[in-house]
Amino acid sequence: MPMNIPSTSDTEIFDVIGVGAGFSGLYLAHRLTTGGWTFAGFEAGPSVGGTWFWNTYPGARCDVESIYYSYSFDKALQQEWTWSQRFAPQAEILSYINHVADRFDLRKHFTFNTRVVGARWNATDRLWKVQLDNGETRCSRYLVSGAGGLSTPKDFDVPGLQNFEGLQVSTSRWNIELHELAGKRVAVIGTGSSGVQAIPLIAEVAEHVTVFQRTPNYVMPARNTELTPEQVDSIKGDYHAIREECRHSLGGIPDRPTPDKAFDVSAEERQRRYELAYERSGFNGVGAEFADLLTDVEANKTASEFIHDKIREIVKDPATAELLVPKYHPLGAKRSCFGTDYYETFNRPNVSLVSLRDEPIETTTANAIVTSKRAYEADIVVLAIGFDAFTGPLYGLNLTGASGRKLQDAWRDGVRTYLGIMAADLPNFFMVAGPQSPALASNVVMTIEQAVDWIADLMEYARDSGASVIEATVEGQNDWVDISEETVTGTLYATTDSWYRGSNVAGKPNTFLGYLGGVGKYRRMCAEIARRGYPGVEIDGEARVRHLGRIHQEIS
Ligand code: N01
Repeated sequence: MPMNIPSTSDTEIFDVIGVGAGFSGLYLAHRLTTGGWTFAGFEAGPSVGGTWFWNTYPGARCDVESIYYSYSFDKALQQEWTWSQRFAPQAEILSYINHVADRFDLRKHFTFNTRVVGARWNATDRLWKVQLDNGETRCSRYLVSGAGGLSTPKDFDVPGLQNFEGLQVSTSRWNIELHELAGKRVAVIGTGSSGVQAIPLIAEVAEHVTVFQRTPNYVMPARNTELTPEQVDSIKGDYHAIREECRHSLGGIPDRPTPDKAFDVSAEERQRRYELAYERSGFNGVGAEFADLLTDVEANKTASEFIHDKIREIVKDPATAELLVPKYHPLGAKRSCFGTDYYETFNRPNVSLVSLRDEPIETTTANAIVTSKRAYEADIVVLAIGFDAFTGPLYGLNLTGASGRKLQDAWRDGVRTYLGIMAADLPNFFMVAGPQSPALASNVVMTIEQAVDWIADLMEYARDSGASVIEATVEGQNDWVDISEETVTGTLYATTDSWYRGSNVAGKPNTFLGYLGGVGKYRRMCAEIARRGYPGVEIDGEARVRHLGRIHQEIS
């Protein structure tokens, strides 16, 4: 077929342009280039790593165990890499990602320090024309976002922050050394996973730390430990089976079956089991001890109150303890945090807590944060205020679809995807671990590998059938929106405000950004869709019969 070469500063047409060189982008580059596709990746940062490149704040580490939170696609890779701890720190995860990039010679596929700032589908040429922040354009047949779900920091919406003359640093763009906080008065705003990890370490060096807390969250002890050589040997000896279990699990880590409900057992038995779960910690800890903790408010209260009591035991000042007790949402309905010495930190004489529910921030001056009650002087403000999750990174690509409409306009009333991987009106565009995929509630590396493999398989399917344009149909997308919403309906997530629902960003539509049917079921669904010839997808203008809802029921 004759093809017009669009005007571009570089006339080479790539098969695929990939966005980002984090866990998604690197595996994408590996899988597609070994499959014979030409690939050009663009990464805004100076090197590989994505989330683990940017989030270098003190205490940053993953709260999914590293033996699971790592690639499974290459047996030799998982045998040669040895994790030192149960939950690897940021620096070790970044070393691992660098090792993967070198081992598979992936850096050559990427241009660094270069951000994709726009992309438009050209229906005539069947190409994406991609705009880079250096003013250049590139063209490709496919465009795949590996831009991540938690990579766009939320706007600094703290009143008057522009007046502050001291140092401001954000956890998601941390660019100072911890020792620079020594002897300083530090204000930390935000007590989600990032704040919870950073606060204890900042408190060890700062003269004083004032923690500004809006919503107290549930923080359970991470119980990080060194991995012993015996543990490492045992994992490596069994890695194939471990990965298989993760692939067919609920959250991408081995399931811990919980057939009984909270009120099936006596109060004493519940307490005993919560104590054991609290010792175990992690995502299979207290919040997963009974089957109905995320669907029944009363059941959830038994677990929530168990944590409330732990907080009251740990924190010596009763007034501070009460402020730290999470009373505004059920345990787990908003992302739980796993910390080290978090509550203990509030027993230090150099740490104080300000509840923004009782005294909201009114403004910030040159040297203080001013609440409705008083001014809190600070030399440094640390912002741990979170991300514009999932849609932030996608809207940053400024995608214009076949109809000429921007993605942010198409999703004005809420996210609409097909499997969290494709979207109607965006031909030949894929999202790795996008909204309405299991990414939000899973070991994301496992979700990334599965999505990349599915995307690559679909591209190969089209190539083998001589087709060049793949697009989700509106009907297929509608089906998936219904299915993903069904997985949330009736859970406590449906009624709790959090970044899971977009409620942390002003004006963002309140729709759940994940699929809660589980990693295993999602994998089976995706495989079944492929087996049936991709229902809900149009390939070169031919729409495949859909009925995704029925398939989802059948594969239960
Ligand atoms: O962000 P968050 P995060 N004024 O949105 C508060 C992953 N992660 O970076 O709850 C005052 O959770 C906000 O208050 P509220 C993980 O998936 C993983 O900590 O909105 N306060 C909240 O306390 C996690 O869930 C790891 O009322 C403001 C905090 O800031 C996700 O990333 C580590 C405010 C933001 O919490 C995000 O975590 C780190 C304002 N204007 C992150 N705006 C691990 O694996 C926001 N807040 C361990």
